[in-house]
Amino acid sequence: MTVLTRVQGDITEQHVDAVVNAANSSLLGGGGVDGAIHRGGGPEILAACRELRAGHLGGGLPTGQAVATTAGRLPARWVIHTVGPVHSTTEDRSALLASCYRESLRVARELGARTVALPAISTGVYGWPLDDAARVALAATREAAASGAFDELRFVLFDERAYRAFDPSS
Ligand code: AR6
Repeated sequence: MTVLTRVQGDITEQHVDAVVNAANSSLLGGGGVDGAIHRGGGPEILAACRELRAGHLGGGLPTGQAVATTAGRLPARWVIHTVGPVHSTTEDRSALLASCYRESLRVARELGARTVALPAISTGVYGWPLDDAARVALAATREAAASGAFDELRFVLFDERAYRAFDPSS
């Protein structure tokens, strides 16, 4: 049975099979989770991302999709990069946000990752309100958990406000 859990902390410190990165479509790094993952994992991750860009992802990774690379020096085997939607007040982009979780966990499952750490995608630079992001993230993750393919799906929330919003019992 898959356990849906949450911790308050830094996603780069999680001892799991795979860590999900809130990347941008360039895959070449940025701030927030993305910056922390590249800093912590070292240049191997960027090298793998550059290879993807030189190959089938020449145009970048589209929003809502996911792709895996090495985790470099992180205490994980893989980083699964996904691109969240920028929040909009005029357009409902929640299907794309749900797709980030679904696609990341589909890739995780293909790799055979049984424990996965997930950030609160799109709730930083991309501006998604925490409570709404949590609702979308938890629903999509619960669906993937029902497959029985995972031992633990762990939300890693940076601060207390995010931790409170991502309540798996809600
Ligand atoms: N561990 C866990 N959560 C974190 C960490 C960390 N080390 N650092 C930040 N957070 P963001 P986005 C939280 O901005 O909104 C990047 O520049 C943070 O408090 O990382 O999807 C990319 O390159 C927030 O709740 O991702 C893209 O350009 C959540 O993680 C863009 O930002 C997500 O914040 C993506 O924006």
